[in-house]
Amino acid sequence: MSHRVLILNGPNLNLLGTREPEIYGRETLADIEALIERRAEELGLEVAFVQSNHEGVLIDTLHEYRTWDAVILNAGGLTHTSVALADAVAGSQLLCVEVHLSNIHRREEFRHHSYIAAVSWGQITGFGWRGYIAALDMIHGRLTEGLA
Ligand code: CA2
Repeated sequence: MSHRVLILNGPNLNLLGTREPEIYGRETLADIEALIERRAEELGLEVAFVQSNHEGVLIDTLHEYRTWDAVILNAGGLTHTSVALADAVAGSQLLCVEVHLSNIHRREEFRHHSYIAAVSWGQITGFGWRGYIAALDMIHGRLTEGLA
């Protein structure tokens, strides 16, 4: 059976491609999901995509997918505020890679801290949509090699 990876995007990421292209890029979320799907096929990974603007829906989704292997999580603004979402990541026991399109460490101070980081294998930040592809490659490497 192929490894299964959830791609979970949080608040406002449905607006990608409509505003602030200098920060988040020109691609829509659908464009990014198509790029991820193509790479997943090359790697032989099964992927599912969920985006929600609601914290509880994101938490419920993590519970629902807890039997999968990994999650790529861009929690949007909840990254910097949500202990509950971080608890759900930890509780799911999914291998988590945190992704941000922009480099959160080059932005406002309040974006420098991430609750998700402490429950993630690693963080990829500032590489735009390519960060999701890098995260998929990292997860594929770890799941197929079985090494930390
Ligand atoms: O850089 C990222 O990926 C972020 O997770 C994006 C969040 C932000 O709060 C985080 O600090 C960093 C915001 C997503 C908002 O996306 C928009 C896209 C287009 C237009 C308006 C908002």
